[in-house]
Amino acid sequence: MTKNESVLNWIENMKKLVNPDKVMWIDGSEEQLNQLRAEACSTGEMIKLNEEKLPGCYLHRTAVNDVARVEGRTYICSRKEEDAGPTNNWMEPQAAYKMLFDIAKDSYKGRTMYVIPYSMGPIGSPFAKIGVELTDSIYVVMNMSIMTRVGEKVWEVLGDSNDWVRGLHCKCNIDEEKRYICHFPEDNTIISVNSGYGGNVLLGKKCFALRIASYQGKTEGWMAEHMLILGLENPKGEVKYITAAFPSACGKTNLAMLIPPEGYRAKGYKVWTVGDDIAWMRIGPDGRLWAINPENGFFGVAPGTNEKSNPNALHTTRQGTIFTNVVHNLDDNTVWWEGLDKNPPEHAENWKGEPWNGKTSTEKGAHPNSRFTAPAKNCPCISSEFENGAGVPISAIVFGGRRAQTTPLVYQSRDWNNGVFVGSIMASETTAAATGAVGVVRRDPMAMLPFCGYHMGDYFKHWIEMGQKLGDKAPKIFNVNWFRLDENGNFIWPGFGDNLRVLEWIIKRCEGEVDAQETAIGYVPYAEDINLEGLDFSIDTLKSILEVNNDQWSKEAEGIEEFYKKFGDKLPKELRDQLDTLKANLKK
Ligand code: GTP
Ligand code: SPV
Ligand code: MN
Repeated sequence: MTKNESVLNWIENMKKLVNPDKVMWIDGSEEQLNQLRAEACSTGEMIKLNEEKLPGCYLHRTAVNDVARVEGRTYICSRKEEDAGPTNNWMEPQAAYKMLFDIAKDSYKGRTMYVIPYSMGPIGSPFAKIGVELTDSIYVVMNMSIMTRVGEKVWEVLGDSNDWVRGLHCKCNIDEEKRYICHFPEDNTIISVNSGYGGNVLLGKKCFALRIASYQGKTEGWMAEHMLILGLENPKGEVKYITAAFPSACGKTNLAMLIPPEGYRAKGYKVWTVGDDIAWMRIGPDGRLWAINPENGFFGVAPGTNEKSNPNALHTTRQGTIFTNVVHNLDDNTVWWEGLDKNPPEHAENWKGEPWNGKTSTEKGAHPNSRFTAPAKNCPCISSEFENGAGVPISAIVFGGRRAQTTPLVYQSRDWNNGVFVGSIMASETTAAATGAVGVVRRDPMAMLPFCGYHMGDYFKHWIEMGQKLGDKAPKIFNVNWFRLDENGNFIWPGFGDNLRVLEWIIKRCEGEVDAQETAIGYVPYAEDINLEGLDFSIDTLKSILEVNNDQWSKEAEGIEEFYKKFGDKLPKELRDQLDTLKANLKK
């Protein structure tokens, strides 16, 4: 426990508000966690899975109306509305506190308040930041214990400092109409009510490590990004690090854990996972950009994860993992999801807990946004630098999204500012990771649309300024698109492990080892420079997905023009100039 007065006072105030029966301080011990696991199993909140096949694993089902992030009910409560900007919902802080406190009042009655001290980033790392989450959910305690570094050590490092993020989570009645995820960046505070779903309630993740941290990064001169971090090792044993920002459910976990195609493996290429969702990046003493993964586990999309697409992720989930909203196989008390294998269980329950037969049912068994929460240490390809508090030096930043057309397989920006432009115009088809329509193209700058804790125009400016500070040590910036479709709606590029072929080109560009062709949007590979060895894929098909179609891009430019209008005079002049250059290039 702690003697920190700012902590004790705040907990005391929250206790008076929510009125729990008991308070339990989470100390990070296995003993305490086991006690909570047993309790959760006795109430049905968790189901213990087959100890032989899935040791230490549990199944949890959320409420049927509570299966994804709720962007429409997520608020940035800065004092001035302008500081939240045009892409965030805003509420005046005092009004928000009042509304939330009315909802939270007495909501822990008959329940236990769990106090979770956690560190985002290796404890004691100069990058790391501390948070305290109060919750009335054992599921949250168990997930936070996997996703973050929890326990007594955190209090020691915090000492009597007031620099920590307050998080209050109240399940209440899981009432959709009263569900709010509110952030108070100026108060280092997050309040989440009426949800039990991951991204809404594991407050260290999107709420702190992106929304609050992006604001802190802007103020303190660093960056919090929705990015994976991977190390690519070449046959000489040299490792180059890449970060990549893709919107939710667009392939970060898969790329971070990529297994190289056979030919590459034989030569000695390896991919090491540092992170799969969030990167905190600072300029290091050597002037380069260094990144850590603030998380300690993976909250990954289950459907589609299999022995072929992502064996590393699958192996990571074989022990100590919590599965949420997947199929429960009643024959052997294991789990299943669409795309795991071609053998769905017949005697099973779907994600809602209803009887389900995988052979005859026409309905999906697992929710499309069903997830696994797995410890990073389980991952067969976890990087040796994962616990390194100094982070890893970044050679390339990659943006990407789900685009059926228009965006080529890969291109490189002309320079940093052009790269910021490339990130700012990212667009992607929406997925099941958030509630709302799926498959609609929307602009999602840097994959941060739902996660930027302040005005997106100021965020763009922060990116431009980071580039000025980095100068010629700045990482090179690229854009990829694994999701081009043919006329029958099939993915053209094989993706997954074969994405390494594109990463290889990216690293070669960073090292100045390969030429490229200049197009209206930036540098595109010569098809001959992407290695297709061992792949049944013709160079003409490759050319077709590398093509930059100026008519399509002219339409794109109109869409960007329209999108940029939102930001008014907060749009950095550098980006306005970039758009003018794009338009001029397209007319050439
Ligand atoms: P969040 O955890 O929501 O941030 O998602 P993520 O970006 O980590 O996405 P993830 O890697 O879990 O992939 C989401 C979906 O995209 C899964 O259904 C994958 O099978 C699919 N996917 C990932 N990589 C590729 C690829 O290279 N090609 C194709 N066609 N699909 C892919
Ligand atoms: C995402 O939606 O980008 C996720 C899952 O990584 S959640 O934690 O729900 O945000
Ligand atoms: Mn994510």
